[in-house]
Amino acid sequence: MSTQQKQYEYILLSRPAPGVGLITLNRPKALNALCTPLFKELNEALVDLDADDEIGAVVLTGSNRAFAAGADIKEMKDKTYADVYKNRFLENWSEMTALSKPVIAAVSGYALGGGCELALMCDIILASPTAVFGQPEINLGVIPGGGGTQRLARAIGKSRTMELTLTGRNFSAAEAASWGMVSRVVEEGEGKVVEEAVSMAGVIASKGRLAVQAGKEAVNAAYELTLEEGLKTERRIFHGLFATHDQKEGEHGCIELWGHSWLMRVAQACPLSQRRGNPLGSIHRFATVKPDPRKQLYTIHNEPTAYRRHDMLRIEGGRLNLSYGYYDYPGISYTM
Ligand code: CO8
Repeated sequence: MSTQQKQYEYILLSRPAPGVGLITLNRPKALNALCTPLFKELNEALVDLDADDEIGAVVLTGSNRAFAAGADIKEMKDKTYADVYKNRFLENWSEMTALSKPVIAAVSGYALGGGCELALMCDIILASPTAVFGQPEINLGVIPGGGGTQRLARAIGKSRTMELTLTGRNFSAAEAASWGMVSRVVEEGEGKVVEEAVSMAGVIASKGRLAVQAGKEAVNAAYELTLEEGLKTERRIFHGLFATHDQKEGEHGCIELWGHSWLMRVAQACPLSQRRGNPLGSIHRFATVKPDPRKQLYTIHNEPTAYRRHDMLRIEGGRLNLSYGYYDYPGISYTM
C-alpha cells in the first residue's frame, strides 16, 4: 500500500516538498510520549518511505511544544522485569537506524528521555531555540534505555554525558549546538525548524540517491570502525560509486559548466586528439572544465580521477594553445 493511503493514529504523514517525506508525531495531549503503538506506526511509516522511490530524505518532527517528552511513563509503570526481558522491550525502537535514507530530526520544545534518544537516532538534528533536551530517567530510578548513554557519549563526550545522565539535568538547544550534538539552531519562530529541515531534506533529495545512501553509510562507519578500517570502508564505497549511473550523470552535469560552443568545436577539430587517441577526443564523456577567465586558462579534467594529468587550453592574444599535462605542444594553436 502507498504511504499516502495509510491512516495512522499517532503520527501524521505528508510530502511537503518533492522527494521529502515528513512524519509528525501526533499525541499532543501526552506531549508525544512514545508508546508502543506509536513506535509501531513510526517504524512502519519509515520503512515505507525508505522503500519509496519518490522519497530521497525524511524529516521527523513533533509539535511546537514537544518533539517527544520521553517514553510513555504510564505504559511503563506496571511492567515487570519478566515482561520487559521476555518481550524485548525497546529493542525494535531503534529500527529506524537501519534505514538507508537520511532522517532529519526537527526538534522544538521538549526532547526528553526517549525523545532525546529518538532525535539521536536520526542522522541530522536541527533544533529550534525553544528545544529542551535531557535524559531525566535517573529521576524515575532508571537509566536511558534507547541508546542515550551510548549515542550521546559519542556525540558530546563522556564527561558531559555522565553529568547529564547522572544528574538528569535538561540542556538547551544552544548547549546542544555548542557540543556538536545538533548541527545547528535555526531562527526563532513556530514551524521554522520544520521549514528548515524540509528545505535541507529537499537539497539532499535532489542529489544522486546512491551517492546519498553511500555517504550516510560511510559517515555511520566512523562510529563503528577504527580509523584505518573506516578509511578503507570509505574508499571501497567511493570506488563502488564509479560503477553507478549517478556518478556518470554527475560528471556529465559538470560539462554544462563550460557552455562555450567554440571551445567544444575546437576540441572536436583538434588533430592532436585524433593522432593520440585522446586527449580531447573523449571530452564529451568524462570531462569537467574549470574556466578561469581572468587567467584565460581552461583546465579540462578528462578523467574521473584526480590522478590523471590534465589537458589545458590556454588563450593567449586571441589564440588558443593546447598543452597536455606538463608538456606543451608548441605547434598546436588556433585562431579564435
Ligand atoms: N509519558 C506519559 N505521559 C507524559 C509524559 C511521558 N513521558 N510526559 C508528559 N506526559 C503527559 C502528562 O502526564 C500530561 O498528561 P495529563 O494531562 O493526562 O496528566 C501531559 O503530558 C502534559 O504534561 P504536563 O502537564 O506535565 O506538562 P508540563 O508542561 O507541566 O511539563 C514536562 C512538561 C516537563 C515535559 C513534564 O511533562 C515531564 O517532566 N514529563 C516527563 C519527562 C520524562 O521524565 N521523560 C523521560 C521518560 S523515561 C524514558 O523516556 C525512558 C527512555 C526509554 C527509551 C526510549 C527509546 C526511544
